[in-house]
Amino acid sequence: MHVDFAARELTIKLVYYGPALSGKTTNLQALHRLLSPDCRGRLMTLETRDDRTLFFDMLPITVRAESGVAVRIKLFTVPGQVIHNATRRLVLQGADGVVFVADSQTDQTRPNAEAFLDLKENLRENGMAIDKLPLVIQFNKRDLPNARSDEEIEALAKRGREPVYKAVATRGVGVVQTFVGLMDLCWAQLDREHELTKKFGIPSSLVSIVSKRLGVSSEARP
Ligand SMILES: Nc1nc2c(ncn2[C@@H]2O[C@H](COP(=O)(O)OP(=O)(O)OP(=O)(O)O)[C@@H](O)[C@H]2O)c(=O)[nH]1
Ligand SMILES: [Mg+2]
Repeated sequence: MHVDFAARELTIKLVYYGPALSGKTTNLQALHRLLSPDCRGRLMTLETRDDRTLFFDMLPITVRAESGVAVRIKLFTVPGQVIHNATRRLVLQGADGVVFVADSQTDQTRPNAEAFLDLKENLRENGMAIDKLPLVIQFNKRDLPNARSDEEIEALAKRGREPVYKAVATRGVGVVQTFVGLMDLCWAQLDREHELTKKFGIPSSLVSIVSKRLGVSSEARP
């Protein structure tokens, strides 16, 4: 997080991480479509012809609180293909929170697990503590016939401590919930560390501001 007290502005960095083709770029595209134009900036993507992210995508969002403080949220995606590990590590630097986008298809269990280990490894390499980092998990591609069952996802969710969201990113389903869920965790963590509520006069839950200001369209509701 970057705080500019003079400009009364804070910037939060969130990263969408996960195996190749799990739908990280699609999450940002859906958010860009669903959020009201006055709070979202331009979506920057850099892809090869076959949809694979080459470096990263970035979507800036700005929410202005009643106190006049501007909260800038920068959403990044990493490239999921195994060969781009150095880029993933770089993009992860300074992240305030991570969405792990898993692919729900049963044949993707292994790539999901490998990408999760890769996340842990890169956090460690960057000197970031995984047990302190706000993290949510999204099971995407719930629409596909070979997706793991809801019961299976719920059982997985019970075993871990991270909140789990289900999504169909191509249709915008679950995308805003995932984002707001991560913001909730992030804000609680940053407020604990930096007493932001006290210093900036922002309500203790940024999520209430975010959901009020984002003008989320009904497409996002489950
Ligand atoms: N059926 C279905 N397809 C999806 C869904 N989300 C994404 N896709 C498709 O999956 C493919 C890959 O999506 P991307 O968003 O580019 O995946 P990515 O995670 O950014 O991939 P990398 O950049 O290579 O890491 C695209 O063809 C998407 O349209 C979903 O919920 N359901
Ligand atoms: Mg991508």
